Amino acid sequence: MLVLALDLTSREKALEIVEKTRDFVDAVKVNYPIVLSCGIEIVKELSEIKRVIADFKIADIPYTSSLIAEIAFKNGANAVISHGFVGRDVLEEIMKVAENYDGKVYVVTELTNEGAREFMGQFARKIAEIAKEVGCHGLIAPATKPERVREVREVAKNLEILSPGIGAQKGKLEEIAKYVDGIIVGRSIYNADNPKEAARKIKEEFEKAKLTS
Ligand code: NUP
Repeated sequence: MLVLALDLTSREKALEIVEKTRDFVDAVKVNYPIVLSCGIEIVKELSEIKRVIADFKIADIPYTSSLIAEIAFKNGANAVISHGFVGRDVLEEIMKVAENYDGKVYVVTELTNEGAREFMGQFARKIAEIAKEVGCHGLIAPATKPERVREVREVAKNLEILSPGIGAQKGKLEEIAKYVDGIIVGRSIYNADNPKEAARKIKEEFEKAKLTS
């Protein structure tokens, strides 16, 4: 599964990239840059073309977190991404909202950046365990840290794992492909001279790496 991270701030450019890559992209991930620039309506608009994952990295008290999730699902998102370090009560509250919409909840175990080792890395395993206990659908695990992806896969055998960090952040497909169900790729696709070809190639390489690793 290839998820396109659409971190663009222009609605026209975003729709153009989705149109060009749609044959190879399974879902589109929106984050704050596009929603703060284009408004929440962009979620609805994109959801008419592809499944949308709302990467709001929810990290607030349970009540506020549930409001954020509700807004995302009400506007057509099929899934939301929550931080896991906020704890079980937040994930439980978001799950209640997701169930009303038949939506999915993905939980960040540790971010892809180096600095995340300082705090999040120490709890990534525990976060995966809690996400599983609460019944969340999946995890977001860092392609830049293959050892962590392997670890959370061991903990959460049946959860879907999506992995960002391939390409621009220097994560390598062949190191994580066998542990994950999908990859999240942004800049290597939307900044490419030929985004359609870039998406096709990344998807093909992922599928090949899954078979051979
Ligand atoms: O740990 C994470 N790292 C990460 O890059 C969790 C994320 N959700 N992301 C997101 O994935 C990031 O916010 C961006 O939207 C996308 C990666 O984009 P790129 O590095 O492929 O351009």
